[in-house]
Amino acid sequence: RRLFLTGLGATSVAALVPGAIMAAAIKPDNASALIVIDVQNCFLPGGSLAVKDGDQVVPVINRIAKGFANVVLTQDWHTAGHVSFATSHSGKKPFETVDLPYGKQVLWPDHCVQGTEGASLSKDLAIPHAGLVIRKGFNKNVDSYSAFTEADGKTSTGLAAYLKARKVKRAFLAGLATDYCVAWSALDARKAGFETFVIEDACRGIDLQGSLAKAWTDMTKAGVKRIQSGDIAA
Ligand code: VGL
Ligand code: ZN
Repeated sequence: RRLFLTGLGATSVAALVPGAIMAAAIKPDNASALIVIDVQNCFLPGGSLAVKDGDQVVPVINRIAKGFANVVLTQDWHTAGHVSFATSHSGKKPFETVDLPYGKQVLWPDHCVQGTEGASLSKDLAIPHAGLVIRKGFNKNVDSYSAFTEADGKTSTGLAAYLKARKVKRAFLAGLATDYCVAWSALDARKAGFETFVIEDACRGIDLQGSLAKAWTDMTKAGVKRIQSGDIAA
């Protein structure tokens, strides 16, 4: 039996093995864009808001990025004293929340302050062909987890218009953190009409009080497709 299968590709095996479900590989085309969210020193081990195993996304992202003609990188880019920092609210500690005019805001340790080493993209990111770096969260009184729309729900970063101008129809998301900036960006990509994929093993989450499971539930409900880097054709 083993000899019999030798030389057959995955598709043939799927045809022969009852119950085996193998998704066809997804091939990025000129209408596909990879959006790499916030792979910045603050979110990597040793950073002020380190995401567990955050550095492990870097080689995965470098590998898949080679297959994309369109790549966008994002940077969380806060003003000093930003409203999302716990240090900006007396008596508040990181990971507590506060009610702001646009809704509930999680308070974070100071991170990704404009022009600092912590705000720099990882030096191990190797995507020289990235066409755009978009910065977000620079409005002192409004956070922006999403690469598309600030937390007020209406101020655009311009990313959707950029992608549409470049005839992009499919958005593939990777980076940090799955349950905050990646999830909010994926939900907004859907709202803007893009077919949207989150590449799970190219992301890591923060997972505050069930936030990671909730993010996947919300994304799935919105029609975001959950894929693995191995599902993307080389
Ligand atoms: C992020 C918390 C605060 C993220 C940014 O990149 O997911 N999370 N700022
Ligand atoms: Zn931030």
